[in-house]
Amino acid sequence: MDGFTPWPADLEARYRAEGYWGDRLLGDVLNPGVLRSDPGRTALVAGAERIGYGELDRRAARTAAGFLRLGVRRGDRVVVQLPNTAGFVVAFLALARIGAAPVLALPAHRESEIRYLCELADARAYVTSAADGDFDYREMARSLPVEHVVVDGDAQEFTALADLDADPVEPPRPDPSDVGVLLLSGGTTGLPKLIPRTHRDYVYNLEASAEVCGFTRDTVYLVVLPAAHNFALACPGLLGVLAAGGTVVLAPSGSPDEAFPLIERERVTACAVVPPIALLWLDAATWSEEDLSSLELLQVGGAKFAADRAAEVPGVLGCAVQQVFGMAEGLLNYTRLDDPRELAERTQGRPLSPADEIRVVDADGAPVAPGEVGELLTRGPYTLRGYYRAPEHNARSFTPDGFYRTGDLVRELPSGHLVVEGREKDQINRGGDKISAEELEHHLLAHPAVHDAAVVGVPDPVLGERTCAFLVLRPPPAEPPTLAAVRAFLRGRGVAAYKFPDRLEHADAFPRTPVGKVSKKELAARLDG
Ligand code: OOB
Repeated sequence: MDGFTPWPADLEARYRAEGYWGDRLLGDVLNPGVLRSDPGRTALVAGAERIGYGELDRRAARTAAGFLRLGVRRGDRVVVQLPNTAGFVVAFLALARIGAAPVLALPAHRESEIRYLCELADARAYVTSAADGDFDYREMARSLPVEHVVVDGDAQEFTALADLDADPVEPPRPDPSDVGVLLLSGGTTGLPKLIPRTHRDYVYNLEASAEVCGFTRDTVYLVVLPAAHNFALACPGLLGVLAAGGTVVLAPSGSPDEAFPLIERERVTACAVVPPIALLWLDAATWSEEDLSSLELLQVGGAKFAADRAAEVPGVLGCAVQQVFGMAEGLLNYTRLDDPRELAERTQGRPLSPADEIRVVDADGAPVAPGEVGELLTRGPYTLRGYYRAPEHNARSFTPDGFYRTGDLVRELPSGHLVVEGREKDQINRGGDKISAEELEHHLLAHPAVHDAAVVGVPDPVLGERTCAFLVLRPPPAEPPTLAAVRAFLRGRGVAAYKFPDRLEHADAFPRTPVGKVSKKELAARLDG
């Protein structure tokens, strides 16, 4: 695939020789042993539907043939924007089988993001659902630059996902080194970036994760984060569970009202959440009547989980807590199931793979003294070597020897565990949702009353951070736009709602650093108190 940076030959040879990379394809992750010996075993519970391994395999094969008949081919990109439904899993496996790479958008994305993704990826098709509340995805789809729109549900003039149903054919098999999926980066620039993940690196990612998390056929895993997010998809996520032969239960959200009854009914053993959901669960568990005793493991990641709250998990929820510090770009850090409590509570885990290489460096790129805080750089068998079709950005995001600059500030303990101490990148982490300050500033600058805009994170007890937009208005001072008006403006531009500012401040001018950049530190300091 063009726009994809492969690993250099010596590392490729090493990752293959040492067994990190095999020949398994993402379309074949369903546990082969279960498929053979126990095809009736439940793979997926989605709403009222219970789908066995054999049935899921059959549906994936028939849908794959349907995609081929539609004209989707190996090497094509297909933007997929589906909520936590069986359709997501079927579409993902079907596309993987024909070697077309799904571009995984979040259900919250709107026209500005989806149009950009279709253009950047030159997508052959867009797969979506009918509507969510009063938002109609089909209406948005009408103006997108794609050949085919496939709808999971009432398709109107488009193709229904259920109608992509044809007798299975033997499709041309993708190569394990092909790009199998394109994940969205949290973003630090004006435009979102795509992360190419190959079949072999992503299969390693999910299988090694399943092993570290002790997932087996007995695992019952609840998906509450968007299935399109790396954490819920492959860390070990729903794909890791299907590879282990367990059962995946899909929930529409992490709200205790929806998740707790499912935990009780399905005897859920494991779940991945972001810290704000973990906090909600800790509160709700004290008064809820549901039986949560089946829970064995709560994975918490996406943003830093406070040590004192992590310490409450075993007592309140009756399960172990595992911190996960990961990124769609690759590197995953997990606290291990047998780590002493101190490490499980106070650190964000250690690298998944013995082949993960870690450097903690100062502003000049030199290694810091052991235990000091510095920027985390990494490379390894499942960490990207370049964003998709982004040569200029790649020149800045990687060292000459291929280490990815994470923009995260960490401290490494003698045990290899990392403690996340902050961030260098111009991004807001709003309870695990990542917002590129530059992207939001770009949208704000389009407002007719705005002369300049700067977006900063404000500490928040639940979300970790909230988003504050500072605006300098154009002279003559127009009526300053209210927060509600700014949000409505962004909605009108088709920006996902999670990126809307929570707070608005006006300034006459922005403070500058000695090199003339807007000093976000100083702006943030204005908000204290
Ligand atoms: C996960 O992936 P992304 O791509 O949405 O965001 C990655 C960034 C990291 O670079 C870091 O800044 C932050 O999110 N982050 C954490 C964290 N986990 C992620 N910061 C502090 N503590 C943590 N535990 O967020 C992601 C991907 C796979 C598994 C888990 C999370």
